[in-house]
Amino acid sequence: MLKVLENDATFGLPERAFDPERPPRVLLCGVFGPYGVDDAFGRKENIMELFHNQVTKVQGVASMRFQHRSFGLYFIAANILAPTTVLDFPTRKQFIRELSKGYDAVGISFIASNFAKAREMARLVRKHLPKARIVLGGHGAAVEGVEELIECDAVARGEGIRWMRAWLGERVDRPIHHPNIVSAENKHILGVPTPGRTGLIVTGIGCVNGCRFCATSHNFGKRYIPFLKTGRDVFEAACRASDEFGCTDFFVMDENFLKDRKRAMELIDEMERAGRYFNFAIFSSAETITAFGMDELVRLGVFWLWLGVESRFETYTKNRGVDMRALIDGLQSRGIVVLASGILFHEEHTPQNIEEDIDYVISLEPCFTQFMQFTPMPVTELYQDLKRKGLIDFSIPYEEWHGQKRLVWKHPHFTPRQTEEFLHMAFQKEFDVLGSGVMRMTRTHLRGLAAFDSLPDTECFRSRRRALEARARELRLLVPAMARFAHNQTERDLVDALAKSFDRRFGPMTASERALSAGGLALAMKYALRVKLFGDRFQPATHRQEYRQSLWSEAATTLAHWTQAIRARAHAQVFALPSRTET
Ligand code: B12
Ligand code: SF4
Repeated sequence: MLKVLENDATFGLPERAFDPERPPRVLLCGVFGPYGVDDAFGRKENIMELFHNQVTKVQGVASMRFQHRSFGLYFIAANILAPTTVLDFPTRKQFIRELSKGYDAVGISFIASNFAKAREMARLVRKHLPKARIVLGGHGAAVEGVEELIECDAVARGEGIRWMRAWLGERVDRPIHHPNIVSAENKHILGVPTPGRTGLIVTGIGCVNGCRFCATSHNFGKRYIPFLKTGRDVFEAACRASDEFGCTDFFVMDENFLKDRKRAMELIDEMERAGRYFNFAIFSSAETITAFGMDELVRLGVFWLWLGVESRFETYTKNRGVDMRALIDGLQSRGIVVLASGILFHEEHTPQNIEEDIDYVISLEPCFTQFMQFTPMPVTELYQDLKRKGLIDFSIPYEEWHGQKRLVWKHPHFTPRQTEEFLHMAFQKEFDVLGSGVMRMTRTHLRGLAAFDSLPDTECFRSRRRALEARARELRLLVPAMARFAHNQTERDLVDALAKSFDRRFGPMTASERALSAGGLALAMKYALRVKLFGDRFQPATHRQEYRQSLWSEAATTLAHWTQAIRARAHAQVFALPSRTET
């Protein structure tokens, strides 16, 4: 029986399910691997990588490769007092072995396309740990009737930290602690490992815009639930992660980071006051970027931005009145890499007009493009609408609800096979016309340096310029590998032009740069051979992490946060000198 409490919980909070005298032992799991292979539980399209899954997947050796953990698990574990183990990317066998250690509660985090894996895991829990309670969470919890389809004792819909606290019988309204987490692992471009670490910041989940197809907005009731409420909170979380990992770059997991303009402006102030400059990769919608201002984005340290262009055939409120071409060009002229996301198979699309939309997205010349099928994910308005019209093909198993092969609903103008063919054509055309994403990203960073000539000569902008130059110089080392693996004449010409632009700006490569570059080329060739012989799948390593928190350790964490805040402020006073560089 769900009881709605007065707080941020989107779908209500559960009653306490455990004895207050005996804190339960909790296991929190992501679904088991292998991932991205055709087997009884998954499909080859469900690759556990962002770019190789849905952005650069046809770009062969040039595809950007990196993996992300199942972040939600770590956020929950870091915010509950019950002794908890996180098991991320286990094999089925490892999961069974973990169960043998004995737990009172097992939480399974999954998305719709991992439905069969979650169901199998729940079956295994019942078999090996019959007394344990099972809770299902994550976007998969939105699957209609999931409580009947998968063995479980509870389903956590929406935000999970407060939900879990309530279920375990802990105080729900304690502040949320942002754990230090690395954003991406096993990062490599053209087979060359990318140096340095990138931190993860989750400023909040959900989005108020409520675009009708959007799972992340609807999953949280079209609301935004902040984890870090002020610019100072964000800055301090970045400082903590930077102190631990030595990183200055952060991936901000927030569907629309700039929507809270005040918080972003405060973050700029904090960085400028402290003379400690971090760089951010963000997601934001066109209307918020426009309102925020281009030069402010540079000040904020944004170097990469995911933008929903969607389609010319359906104008979402967020894109209304926005000149996309000018917006993307304005961002990229300032060195900011844009990933434009386009949606294929809107109701208005036909085999005759869909190429117009594909060409439109390509003509914007973003550094990267995601093409995603218009997929009615459970809980969205689109799902309700297509279901009402009887158009969703429920005979298609959830493993195939990923938007990267065939449409899961009956489109009036396309056969399922055509949806597969047009999607592939879109990715291929984008690659053929614009060349590899890594080449475009390199060109954009280099191009952005010129923008600083007209920006004020402040310490902040000087720091941003140095960071951009370092990025461009680093990527320059890969230009010979880009040339070697250019897949058509257009790309060969573009790489050649890029090499010449570098020579013009920085002069010829030094001997050590040439040596590093030759090393990069050798690694790229080795990687190409690996892909040819063994295929391009990489499985993420299994991670197991134990959390033993008590009210004391939570108090200690809060104290550490305060100390950090005081240090950051002291640092601001001592080090806010014009020559300081952090980037
Ligand atoms: C990182 C990410 C990935 C990573 C995967 C990381 C991983 N280890 O699983 C990569 C890039 C590999 C990936 C791939 C895919 N992804 Co993805 N991904 C995301 C992304 C961008 C962020 C998720 C995240 O970490 N958020 C931050 C954390 C803190 O929030 P959270 O996960 O929502 O967790 C909170 C609650 O959901 C809840 N919760 C979560 N788990 C649990 C568990 C329990 C027990 C409880 C109580 C609560 C709970 O509590 C948390 C705190 O409040 C989301 C979009 C988004 N912005 O959320 C899409 C998203 C989750 N992905 C999605 C999809 C469809 C995919 C793909 C199929 C590809 C595709 N077509 O997009 C593949 C499948 C790969 C695979 N084999 O599983 C969809 C899921 C839709 C759905 N309804 O199921 C999303 C929502 C994107 C979208 N808008 O459509 N993805
Ligand atoms: S703006 Fe983006 S995140 Fe927000 S609802 Fe629309 S698609 Fe979803």
